[in-house]
Amino acid sequence: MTPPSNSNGKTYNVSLASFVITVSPEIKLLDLNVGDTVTFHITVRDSTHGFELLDPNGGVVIAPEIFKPGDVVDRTWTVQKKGTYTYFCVNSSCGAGHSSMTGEFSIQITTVPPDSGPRY
Ligand SMILES: [Cu+2]
Repeated sequence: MTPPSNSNGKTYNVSLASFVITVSPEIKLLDLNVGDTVTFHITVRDSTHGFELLDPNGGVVIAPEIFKPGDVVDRTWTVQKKGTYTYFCVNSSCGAGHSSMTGEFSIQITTVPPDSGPRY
């Protein structure tokens, strides 16, 4: 089935753990559109981890912040461009596996004007 193309207000669970960042459910290419409001529900598991999200041009989407173990925080952002977003831990002393605490997801904007057909 085709996912809804104009969904709004999506929430994803983001787990910061030693030493992996997990986004659930996985953000797939067609899941988000420009203008969508996205909430990252961030849970910090077992150590002092941090988080930052960058847009496809390296612009800051979620500002770098370091959390305490057990913190549960929501960070909401609005989709402004297509491309590949990257996220990572910003506490370089969180442990030996710090460098693996990174990941990315891509968004392919498919917004089509109401009066026209598919663009591809
Ligand atoms: Cu780290």
